[in-house]
Amino acid sequence: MAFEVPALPYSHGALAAHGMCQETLELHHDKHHQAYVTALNGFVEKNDALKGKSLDEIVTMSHGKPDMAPVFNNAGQHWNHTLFWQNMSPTAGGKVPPALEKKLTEDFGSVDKFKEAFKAAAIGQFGSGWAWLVIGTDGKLKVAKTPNGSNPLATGEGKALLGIDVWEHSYYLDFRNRRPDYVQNWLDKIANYEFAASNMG
Ligand code: MN3
Repeated sequence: MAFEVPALPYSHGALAAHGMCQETLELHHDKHHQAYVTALNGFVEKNDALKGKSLDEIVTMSHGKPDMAPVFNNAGQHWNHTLFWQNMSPTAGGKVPPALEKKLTEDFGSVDKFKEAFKAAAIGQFGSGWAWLVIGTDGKLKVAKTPNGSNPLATGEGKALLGIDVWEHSYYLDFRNRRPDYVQNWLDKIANYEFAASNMG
């Protein structure tokens, strides 16, 4: 079965009051994400080794293989964006559930220290990519960054709880070149910490 872009769990205009306008989500979800999925389906169509494989399987089997780079880029971006839409909520309001707050405080020192580390990763990713809150195989929370379409599933760094897209298409309409402002606003007003906490497992 062909891969599909999942519906947004809120309307395209739902985050407009929180710093991500309707046009950003229309372009980002309906055009950019769709383009990755269309390209991925094209590769699967032409390659028997990919047919019937799950998205996770395609991401891990194509990672680090130069001849599969176009497959990896598009599969990775489908995986990343599918998480990204769930990582945002119009009702989040920066509220961190107690279980996650406790864990962030244990592993980073405080919620604010976590935000500083996450922001540093997001700003420090040169060019296009992602920053992540990950729970490692040792059970500790950490921050990671990946270039382009890569992600913690591919790199084996752990399970991604939250990921922010820092490709320019994700913030240029709302924040122009001010990536730090986009990231700070996302952490304070848009990030879905309830989802991250439930994903912690
Ligand atoms: Mn994107």
